[in-house]
Amino acid sequence: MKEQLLTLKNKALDELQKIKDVTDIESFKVAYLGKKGQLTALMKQIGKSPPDIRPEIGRLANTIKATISKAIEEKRSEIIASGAGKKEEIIDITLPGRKPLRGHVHPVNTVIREVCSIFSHMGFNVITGPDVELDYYNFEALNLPKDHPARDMQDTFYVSSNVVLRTHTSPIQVRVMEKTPPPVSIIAPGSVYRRDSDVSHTPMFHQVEGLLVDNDVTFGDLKGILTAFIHQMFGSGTKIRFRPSFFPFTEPSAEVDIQCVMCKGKGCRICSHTGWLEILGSGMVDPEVFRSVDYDTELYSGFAFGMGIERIAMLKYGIDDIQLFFKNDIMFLTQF
Ligand code: 2NM
Repeated sequence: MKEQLLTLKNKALDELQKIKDVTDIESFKVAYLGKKGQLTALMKQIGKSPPDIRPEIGRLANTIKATISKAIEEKRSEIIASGAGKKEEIIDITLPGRKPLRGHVHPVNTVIREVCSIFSHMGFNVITGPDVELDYYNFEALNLPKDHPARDMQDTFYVSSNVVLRTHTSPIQVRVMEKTPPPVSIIAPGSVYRRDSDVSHTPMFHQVEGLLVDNDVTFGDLKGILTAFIHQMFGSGTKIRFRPSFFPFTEPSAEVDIQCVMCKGKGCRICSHTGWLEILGSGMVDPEVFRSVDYDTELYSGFAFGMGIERIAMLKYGIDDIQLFFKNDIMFLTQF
């Protein structure tokens, strides 16, 4: 039995050395170690050998099996490494290459760029600021003191008692006014944060706000600039209406509607059958805000406005679910 095992081992190792092709290794493996292989057949006989030498033969058989297995794997690596033994590989050099996937601008950023570009051409400077803000710049300086009821209107993420995630981009404008005397005309894009999450609200979204301060700025200037913006953004035939509203930082205040882009004013699901879509808030900067930044309210006046970018992108591209902007679904994003 012992002789037979050693003879088989030598025969197997000799045969293995002569192999030059990976596919031949597979058949070799089956021939010796497979269910009906030669070594397997011998191992089945071990039970018939005398009990006193049976353990020794068993150990020998297992060692031989391990030796052959190891030699097979070494041979396989050797053949693969040498590059030999492959069935002839044909590379078709006439096939076109694979195109690398190209990234592109997110629809929210496309709209931010478009809004900023329109105002840049009217002489506004694009300014950014920190997402994490002092309570002072986000609320206090904007005529929203600690006990003001309007603070509850915006559910705020607090970082600490006097630090918040900005709920609008107005604090950027306060920072600019604080260190720049008038005239000032700026546009402030960025992410804003509110504790709000349902089908039509996300806890982070984007805003663009604008501010213009100079001598003798009037509500007529506000109407003129916003009308010019809307006509460039939505088309020169777009009908506009200014509706009285309230914001703590402007007085008087107005919300601006455009005629529904879907039904052209006839009334549909998108405009809740009113024929109008609200697209921005605006107003004449409240003198209280100017006092916070040390602007002389006798000499200067100004207007400000703000808009939610996702809302505008939804109207522009006909998207009915705001959540789609934040899912990073390639199927959605590659459409723009
Ligand atoms: C809006 C609506 C109305 C606004 C006011 C200011 C500042 F800093 F000048 F006081 N910035 N933005 C403003 C005014 C924003 O968003 C709906």
